[in-house]
Amino acid sequence: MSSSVIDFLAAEARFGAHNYEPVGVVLSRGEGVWVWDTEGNRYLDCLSAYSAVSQGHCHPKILAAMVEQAHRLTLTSRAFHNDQLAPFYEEIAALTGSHKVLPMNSGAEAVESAIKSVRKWGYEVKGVPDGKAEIVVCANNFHGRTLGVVGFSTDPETRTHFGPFAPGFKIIPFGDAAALEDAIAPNTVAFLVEPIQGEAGVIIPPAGYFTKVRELCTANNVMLVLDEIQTGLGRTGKLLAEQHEGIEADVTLLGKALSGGFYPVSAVLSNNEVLGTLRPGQHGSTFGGNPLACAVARAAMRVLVEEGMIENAARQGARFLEGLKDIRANTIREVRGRGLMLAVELHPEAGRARRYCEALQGKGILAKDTHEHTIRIAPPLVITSDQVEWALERFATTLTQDLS
Ligand code: IF1
Repeated sequence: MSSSVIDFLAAEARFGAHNYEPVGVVLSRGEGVWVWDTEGNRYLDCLSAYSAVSQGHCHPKILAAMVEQAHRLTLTSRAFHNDQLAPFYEEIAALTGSHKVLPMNSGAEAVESAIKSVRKWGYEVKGVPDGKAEIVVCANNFHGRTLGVVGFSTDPETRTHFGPFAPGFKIIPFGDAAALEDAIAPNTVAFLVEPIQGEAGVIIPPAGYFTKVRELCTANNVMLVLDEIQTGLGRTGKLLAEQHEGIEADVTLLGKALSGGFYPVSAVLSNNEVLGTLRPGQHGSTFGGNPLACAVARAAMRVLVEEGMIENAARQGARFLEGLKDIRANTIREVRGRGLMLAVELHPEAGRARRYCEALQGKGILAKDTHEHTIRIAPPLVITSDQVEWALERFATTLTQDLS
């Protein structure tokens, strides 16, 4: 590591809250699937800022929209209308087939907003007694870092010493429709779930799970809230991961790639009366729905569709998965994935996944470990066939090493 890199790390360590443990690379430039560090080394980005940079780094059309809008108008607050909000609503509704849209900023804010909305719907439409609304969630969920959200996390690291937490959540195993059936009670207003659990290690539920979940929610007048903040907008090879089972959520949460990584933009989408229960003054955000965010999101959605990124994610993801499965290495326990949301789970004896990520870094690939033994792979959706083959060669040589 050069002295300048050490200076960056030292300054971060001196002033920053130590809530991350990043890989020792300092990035200064990005273009498409590539990022460069301060020394000029190039890496294939196999994390895409946790799937936010799906359209590729610094996509020229999103950049142009952002710069153009930044020259005109950036923030009005929702006290006034702005001329980007209506077209943003129209375009996101047309893309996703939703009826109502609530614009927010971070993913966690979208989750919080959905929780508030389904509770309000529960009291005002379903007729749940005030203060009694229950929301069912899954073990090993990841929905963000706010107090409300970490309160129903099952990961000790994310919740320990942050309490007391809000009541009203019931936790069931992921992928188990019978457990949902048992958990639903008269005061249940919603089931909040990720289509594929990301942080848990790219956990794909059994086929038919979401069909059954949809049936149970409909039968019991429970709102199905799908957190597609990571899986949505093409990541899994379809616009929304729900399409893999041909179901429709009542409430869908988007974030991350909604801006192509330029800016925090999230949204709550609903297909029914849930968002309709919010009246003026009951919810909001200074930055939510601002003209810069809307202009960026409009461009981010447009290039996703116009440049065929969703189809590319399906095609390249299938090849990437097949290529990873073909690697014959004692280190590998399981390879999982859908579209370009992939993971390699190592045998515990193979050593920590972080060691393999460091070895990949030396070969020009940035990937991220999760939960000790899993390497997460999520490149931008613009990755080409040649780049997938280039990456697979490096994964093969790295995973056949013993780094325990
Ligand atoms: C961090 C993981 C990814 C999410 C889902 C809501 C949010 C996220 C399904 C909140 C955020 C992130 C945040 C990031 C780590 C990360 C992550 F490793 F934890 F699982 F992506 F894989 N719902 N996911 O995945 O969105 O408020 O962050 O905009 O460092 O905490 P946010």
